[in-house]
Amino acid sequence: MQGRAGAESTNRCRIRWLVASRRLASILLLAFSDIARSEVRVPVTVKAEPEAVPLDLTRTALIIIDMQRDFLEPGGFGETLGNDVSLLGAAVGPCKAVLDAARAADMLIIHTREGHRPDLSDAPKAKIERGHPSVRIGAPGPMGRILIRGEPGHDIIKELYPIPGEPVIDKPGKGAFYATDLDALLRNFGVQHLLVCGVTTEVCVNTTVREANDRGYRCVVLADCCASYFPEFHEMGLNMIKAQGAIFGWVSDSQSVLAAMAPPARKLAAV
Ligand code: TIU
Repeated sequence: MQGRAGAESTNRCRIRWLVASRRLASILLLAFSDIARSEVRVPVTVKAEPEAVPLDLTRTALIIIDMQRDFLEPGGFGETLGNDVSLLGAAVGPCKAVLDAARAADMLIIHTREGHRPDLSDAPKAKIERGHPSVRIGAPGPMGRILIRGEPGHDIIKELYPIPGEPVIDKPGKGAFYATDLDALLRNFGVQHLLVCGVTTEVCVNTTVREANDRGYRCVVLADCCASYFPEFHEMGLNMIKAQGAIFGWVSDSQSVLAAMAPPARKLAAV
């Protein structure tokens, strides 16, 4: 029969074994998570202009700028400015393909919306006083009050509608960093690179890319996922970004990004 001293010694042994095995398990866990991290942190190379750009996809977010009914559908802000809104439709398909791939890859996806509070208290007078009073920001239109938060026209088009968990940034300006918490959100998620889609190329996309570049983010703008009411401004807007050795960022397209995001196994299978 085991005495009391013997039982205590067995218990001590069991506790020591438990502590040692837990320590071993945590060492193995750390080692394997380091290996896993180092594997996914290998940057992919995205075909782009002015040259291919390396991206760490674990540090990359997709940002979709202002794909709202107010800009893409008749009767909204874009049309009141005298534009042919059908010109923006070409960006929707490519944008949706990249959005689906980013969702499948568990990438951080951020949507933005340009618009104002119903009392217009966040809208500068200089912004709202442009154009005829009947079509100004805040005036009633077929999709509700023009460019006002909560109105049908302010919402994102159904094809690219955010799903739960995807942050939506409401911005009063053209740039997505001005008067928003976008920078804090990106830094808290450890984001360093941005894939940028949306409308319009030379206005809100360009302003946002310039703001992001100054804050240290590497921006890759996807040409076919962006659009403008003025095709020549679209081209020139992209040229301005990629000129002078990517002065504001790189210009790529949906197919190049999808190819870079495809898992290596699929790439090998295709050989
Ligand atoms: N989102 C965005 O680009 N806002 C604009 O007002 N664009 C125009 O091109 N007007």
